[in-house]
Amino acid sequence: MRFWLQVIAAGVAGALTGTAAGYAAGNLAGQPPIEVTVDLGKPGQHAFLPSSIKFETGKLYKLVLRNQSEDPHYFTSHGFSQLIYTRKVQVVQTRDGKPTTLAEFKGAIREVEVYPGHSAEWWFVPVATGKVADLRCGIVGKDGKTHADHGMIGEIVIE
Ligand SMILES: [Cu+2]
Repeated sequence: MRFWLQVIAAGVAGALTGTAAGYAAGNLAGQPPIEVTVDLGKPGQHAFLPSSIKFETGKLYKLVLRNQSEDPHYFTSHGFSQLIYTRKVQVVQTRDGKPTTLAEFKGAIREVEVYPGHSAEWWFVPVATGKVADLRCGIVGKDGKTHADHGMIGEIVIE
């Protein structure tokens, strides 16, 4: 009987450790983020550059999704969204030489669309390891095919 109680207690402790990941992510708020930039397309090419992206658990990242092409693009990955704790997604604009935050979005985010000539920042902490290959842009072009059909796909590895 005592043995089983200990097993249950260990299970509860494990569950509590699991929730602690959320707190750990929150406590990273004051730390400077690791900045990673991914280009969403470039003129004449629908692609993620780079198309293979790597992150590590427990670190705060600022993923800059930059669109320097002439089309809007999505950064969509359901698998990625399941492996991270999103702190915020924000839109920053340079005004009088100073970066000014225009908006912040909080909560679980699964995809971000960035319009031509602009960028968005996805601040997050990876909380689980994994490899997902569902990064894609689902925008349909004039030819009836998605940008993903044209090669705008990618993979994300979290170590
Ligand atoms: Cu696209």
